Amino acid sequence: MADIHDKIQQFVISGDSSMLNTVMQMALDAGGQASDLLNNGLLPAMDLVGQKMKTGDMFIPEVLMAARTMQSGLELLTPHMEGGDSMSAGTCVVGTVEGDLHDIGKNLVSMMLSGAGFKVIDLGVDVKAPDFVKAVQENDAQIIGMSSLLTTTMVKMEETIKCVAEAGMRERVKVIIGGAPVTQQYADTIGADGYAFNAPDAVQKAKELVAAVAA
Ligand code: B12
Repeated sequence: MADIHDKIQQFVISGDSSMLNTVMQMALDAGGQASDLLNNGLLPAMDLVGQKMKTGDMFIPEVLMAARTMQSGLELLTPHMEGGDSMSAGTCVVGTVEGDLHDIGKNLVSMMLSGAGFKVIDLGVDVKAPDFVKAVQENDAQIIGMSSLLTTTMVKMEETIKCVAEAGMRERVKVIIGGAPVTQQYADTIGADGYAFNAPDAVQKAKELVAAVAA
C-alpha cells in the first residue's frame, strides 16, 4: 500500500486531479479502505505542501492547485466513508472564521459529521460572527464548529463566542474549534466548549457535547 500512498502524495503536490482520482479509484476497486487513503495519502500530502510552502518550494498558485486536487480526492472518498445513524445526531453550524479562506480541514470535519448522522449547515469560509449566530437561530443548532488556519484569524473565534453570548444563546449552544494553530489551551482561554485535533475527534467531541446539552 505504501506505493499508492506515495502516488497520492505525488499527484496532490503536482495538482493532478485526474491522475489522483484514477489511482484512488483503482485502490478502492481493489478493496482499499477510504480511511487508509485519507489518513496515509491525502492528509500527509497536505502536510508536505505546507512544508514546501514554508520553505519557498511551492507558491500560492501551486498550493491552490494542490488544495483543489485534495478537495476532489475528498469528494471521491465521501461516499465510501463510514455511514452514520439514519436519525439526526444533532445540528451543527460549521464555518471558517472571518478573514480566513482555508476550507479543506473544515470540509473534512463537515463531511465526517454528516457521515456520523449530524445535520450540517456549512457556511463556507470568511464567516462573520453574526452569521454564525443567525444560522444557529434559523436552524435551531446545538453546535457551532469554527475553523481557523491563520494565527491572525483565531481571534475571530473568541469574537463569535461573545456574539453568541450577547444573543442570549450561550447556555444552549456548544462551541467546538479547530484548525492547525488552535490548541486545547486556546479553547480554554477563549471559553470554547471543545477542541479537536482532527475530524474523527471533532465527531467524538460533537457527540459528547450534544449528549451534554440533552442531559
Ligand atoms: C492549502 C493551504 C492554503 C490554500 C487554501 C485552499 C483551501 N481551499 O483551503 C491557499 C493557497 C488559498 C492558502 C492561502 C494562504 N495561506 Co495557507 N496554507 C495551506 C496549507 C498548505 C494546508 C492547509 C490544509 O488544508 N491542511 C489540510 C487539512 C486537512 O488540515 P487542517 O486544515 O489543519 O484541518 C484538520 C484539523 O486542523 C482539524 N480542523 C480543522 N478545522 C476544524 C474545525 C473544527 C470545528 C474542528 C473541531 C477541527 C478542525 O480537522 C481537520 C481534519 O483533520 C497550510 C499548511 C498546513 N500544514 O496547515 C498553509 C498555511 C495555513 N497558510 C498559511 C498562510 C500564511 C497563507 C496566506 C496568508 C499566504 C499568503 N501570503 O497569501 C494565505 C491566506 C489566505 C486567507 N485569507 O485565508 C500559513 C499560516 C501561518 C500562520 N501562522 O498563520 C500556513 C501554516 C503555511 C505555512 N507553513 O506558512 N493557503
